[in-house]
Amino acid sequence: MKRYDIDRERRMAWFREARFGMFIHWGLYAVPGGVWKGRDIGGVGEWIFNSAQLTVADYEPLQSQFNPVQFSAKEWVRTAKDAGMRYIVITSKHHDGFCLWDSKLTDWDIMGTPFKRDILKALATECHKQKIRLCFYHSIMDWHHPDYLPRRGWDKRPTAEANFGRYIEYMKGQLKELLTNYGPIGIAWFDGEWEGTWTHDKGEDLYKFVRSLQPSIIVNNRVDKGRQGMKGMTKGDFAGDYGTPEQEIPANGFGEGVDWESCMTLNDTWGFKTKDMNWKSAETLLKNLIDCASKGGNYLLNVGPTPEGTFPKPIVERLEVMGGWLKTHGEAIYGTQASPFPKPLPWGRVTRKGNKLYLHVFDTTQAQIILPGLKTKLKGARTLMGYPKTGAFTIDSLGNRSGSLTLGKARMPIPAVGSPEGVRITLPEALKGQLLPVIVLEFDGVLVVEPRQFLSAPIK
Ligand code: FHN
Repeated sequence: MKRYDIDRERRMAWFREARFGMFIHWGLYAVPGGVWKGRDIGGVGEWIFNSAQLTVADYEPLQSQFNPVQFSAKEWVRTAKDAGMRYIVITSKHHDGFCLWDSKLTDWDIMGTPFKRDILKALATECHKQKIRLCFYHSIMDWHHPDYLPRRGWDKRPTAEANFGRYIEYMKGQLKELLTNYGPIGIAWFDGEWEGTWTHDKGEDLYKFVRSLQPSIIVNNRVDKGRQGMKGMTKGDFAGDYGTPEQEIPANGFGEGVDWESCMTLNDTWGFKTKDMNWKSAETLLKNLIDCASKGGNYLLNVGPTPEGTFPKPIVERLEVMGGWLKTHGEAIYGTQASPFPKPLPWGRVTRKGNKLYLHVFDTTQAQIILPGLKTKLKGARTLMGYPKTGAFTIDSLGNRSGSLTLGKARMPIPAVGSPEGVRITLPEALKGQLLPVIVLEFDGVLVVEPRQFLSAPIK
């Protein structure tokens, strides 16, 4: 995957700057919301076709029930932007084959629903207006299309006439629509490449095809066959511009020039499920974002909208907390590079920008934290947030603060000294209980870290 090309460096620049994106899994599967004929169907919501072993005839009636009258592209994009997200990846077509845009190549699309409005067109317009990059998820696997093979075991549609080559022409035709009619697209986010009918040659060919339509587009590694399961990174010479860990964050980064993006659910499903309330806390989500950035990767956080076209309230609440934190601490995330330390540190994570280090303190109960092996002369240390001026506050499990605490503009200088072990930083009382405070260290010259045995520290 890693042939160094100047063109790739240019194409990846915005992605490396962005660090934080919104994943949107939306489609007909939102209608049953994980329940089929009164029966709770296990697994992720967007797989109900498969998990409930439905036939095409069982599933097709959902098209006439999909009418998201509360859908507002403006509000969706606004919510992503206010959360501090810089790009949106939406499922143009998931494994059920249903298309969220007006495709001239099938009736199995949004124009065949009572809603009859092109969702992707509305999002493209709003993303352009609000300067958020729009990206398209597109499934190679298609449980609906008669030419896609293999069939599901219980799908008794005859295969004699099925022609996989014709399916690929159909998919290319649709990608031509998506990459011609919706303006510049940031990423072609492929998925469903794991079945035997999809091959390395087809992957290489599709990569070239997509880049021929939009030369500046970024294509994830699921266009080809090199991905190592949920770990998501590609081993060997396969097409794709970056790795895609899923529901996990790598223990360590992969070094400079190796791009990756960890995609994750906010609860336990990608597509909407009425009963899945297992929401991660805002603090956990922020720690995941910081963890990814500290290892040189991006965080793609998923939203599964309702069939009415809204974001569930617990999601909006958590995104607001993340946006609030990024308003103060964004410089410690956007455009930063991976920590210079070979492993995560016990008290938190580190990101870097030029001769600055950003210390993300996960555990504020410590009196002191240490940066082992750091030899470069320190110019100064201060917090990113302002002095707490008046009032006090408490944080609940959501990361919501009650009570009022006004922060001054001036940033707090922090006592930090060089020592044989490295740089020692004394944590001021005022940081105790703060939501993931950040300390900025500025150095005189190039950062030099002496390699030392680092105890890797899992996220608490
Ligand atoms: O099967 C899909 C799943 O539905 C979801 O889209 C995730 C998101 O990355 N990808 C596949 C599972 O690996």
